[in-house]
Amino acid sequence: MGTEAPTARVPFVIGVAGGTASGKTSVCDRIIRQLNSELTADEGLLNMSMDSFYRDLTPSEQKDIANFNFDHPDAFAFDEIVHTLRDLKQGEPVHIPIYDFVTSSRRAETIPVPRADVILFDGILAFYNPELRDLFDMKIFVDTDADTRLARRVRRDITHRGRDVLQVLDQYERTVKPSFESYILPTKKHADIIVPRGAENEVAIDLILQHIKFRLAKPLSE
Ligand code: UZR
Repeated sequence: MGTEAPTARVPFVIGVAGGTASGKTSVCDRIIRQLNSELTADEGLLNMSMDSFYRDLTPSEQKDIANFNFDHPDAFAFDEIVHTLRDLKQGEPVHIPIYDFVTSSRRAETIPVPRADVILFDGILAFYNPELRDLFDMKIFVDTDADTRLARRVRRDITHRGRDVLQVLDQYERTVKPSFESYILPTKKHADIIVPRGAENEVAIDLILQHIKFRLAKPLSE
């Protein structure tokens, strides 16, 4: 009847995968910045990171944290990610955990998140789990050279994540690089779009934006 609320649009969910420091966050930031100016006031945009969903370590893993592999699929709470994204796709508000990279643990508080029309989800292993993969309407793999990624990683971990250069290089050789080759790189084949060089690739970002706008312009019934 005329008093019924209009049906809300099913959110358009974009997955962004790629190796550590490949520029996933920068690609998302550029998409968000350019899309923000195009959306109407009641259309919401949400940017979330798989990094928020690192699972809590067991006491024995905490004790031996130097040897814990944070680049392995077992480090993430995939069930929780799938539930959270499913709820968001159904237009439900959710709570997102807050992960502290300095202590490698979750904070007690969470972030309440309202429903959104466009959701960007980025993470090294965003395309690893088939259930999660199926929730994405568009899959982007950011493909940046390994030396560029290592240089960025060293800078970022020292500046923002409380590490020193030897720790970063040691971790890179022991877990980051082998896991990239075993678990992350093989997921590239699931991507719809592969973006070389990351956020500096303006043509790729432009094409991605055109597709998102095209999808948002479709009538709700499609
Ligand atoms: P991005 N990571 C940490 O260094 N500490 C943690 O407590 C949790 C994760 C690192 C992780 C991975 N690897 O390479 C990176 N290690 O965060 C993923 N070692 O984050 O996609 O932002 O690079």
